[in-house]
Amino acid sequence: MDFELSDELKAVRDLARDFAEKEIAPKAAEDDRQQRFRKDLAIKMGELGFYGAVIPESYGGSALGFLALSLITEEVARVHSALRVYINMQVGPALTLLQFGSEEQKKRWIPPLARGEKIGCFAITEPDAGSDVAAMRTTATRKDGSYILNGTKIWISNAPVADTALIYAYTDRAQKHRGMSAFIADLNQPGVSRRALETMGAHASPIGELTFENFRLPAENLIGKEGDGFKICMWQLNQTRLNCAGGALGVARAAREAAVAYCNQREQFGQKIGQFQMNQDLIAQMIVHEEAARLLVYRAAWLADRKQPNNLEVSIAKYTSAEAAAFAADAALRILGAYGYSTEFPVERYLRDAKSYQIVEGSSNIQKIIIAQDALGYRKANRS
Ligand code: GRA
Repeated sequence: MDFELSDELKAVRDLARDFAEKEIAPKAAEDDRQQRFRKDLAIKMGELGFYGAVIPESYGGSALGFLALSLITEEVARVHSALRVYINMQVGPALTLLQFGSEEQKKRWIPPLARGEKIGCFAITEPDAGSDVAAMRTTATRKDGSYILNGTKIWISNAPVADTALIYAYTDRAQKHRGMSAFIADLNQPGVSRRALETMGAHASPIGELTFENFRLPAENLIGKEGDGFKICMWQLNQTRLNCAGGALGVARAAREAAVAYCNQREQFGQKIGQFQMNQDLIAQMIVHEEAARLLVYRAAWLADRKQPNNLEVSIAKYTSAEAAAFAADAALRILGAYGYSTEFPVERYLRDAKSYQIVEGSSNIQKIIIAQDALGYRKANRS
């Protein structure tokens, strides 16, 4: 066992930290306030090779691996969690095509996503299908060499701005899980309408609805075979969940750093507030949860780099990091008091952003179900 990062990984982490501190941080508060999509930074992260970290060179990436991507993700989210979502929206569809796509699909769709030339998204959730993915209603009906999509997706990150979407829909609803299929789509075509939605946090990450009305996709946009969609979706969620786990870790770290700095600076009752044991209790708990989350995220990424199954480890990491982030942001806000509650300091943003991690990519309750059902022998978590 080796807990030391290689020189290559340290260099990747330092590059991401430098980029986040110099290019994301200065405008983070304003981007959040103005709910601004930073397309320039989304493109820049592509140019710097952030998305390509898990993509082979033959498709425009650098194949540095999942640990590298987790380090990048943590550094970006530490400075502005909303911009972490940009990473997931490029990498999720690209990785799914890499795993299940035809050679033609890989060549056509992956490089522009990996380089940030096309803005990506993935569309799973629907008004009546959140945790219960199989309850989705969107249909894809085969007609004259095309698939015709009808239905509405909701809470889709990048929906208002995406060029390319990975979409899940039923080709045969009667077959439930086994009748779902996955598609890659150019969204800038007739039949797609978009509606932006507002959320409590992650304001610089545009989110919204995608409605498909007789949206025609060429048959070659089907990924894998008809009926493969649910398994593809579960596989994809395992990748994108790891990204969320890394993002939550970044938020936990940002909140802890803010709390420690404030404890060492603020004086009340004639001493630094770090001297108060109730604050020390919060700091100690923040560190314990954050360190546990970090080791779990790195382990899950390490397993991915060894091409070993890691669904269980990803769920454990995602649950731990999401809870660590929410705890740390809440604790930091308590420690900073009115300054924490004020919009002049980033801690209230950390709290709003942290809450998202208990919901997205399988809520904390869904992760607990996956973990417990694996332990009880009801449903094996590690599949491939
Ligand atoms: O028997 P079978 O051949 O039909 O297969 C079953 C099972 O073996 C079938 O699917 C298979 N299966 C899998 N295959 C491969 C199940 N899990 C896997 C897997 N991991 N790999 C049906 O299985 P089931 O267990 O009966 O399925 P279920 O109970 O309908 O659902 C399972 C579960 C609850 C885990 C699933 O629905 C789930 O993961 N729900 C959470 C949904 C979620 O994570 N949504 C995320 C939305 S996207 C998002 O949040 C974007 C965030 C953006 C950002 O911030 O970055």
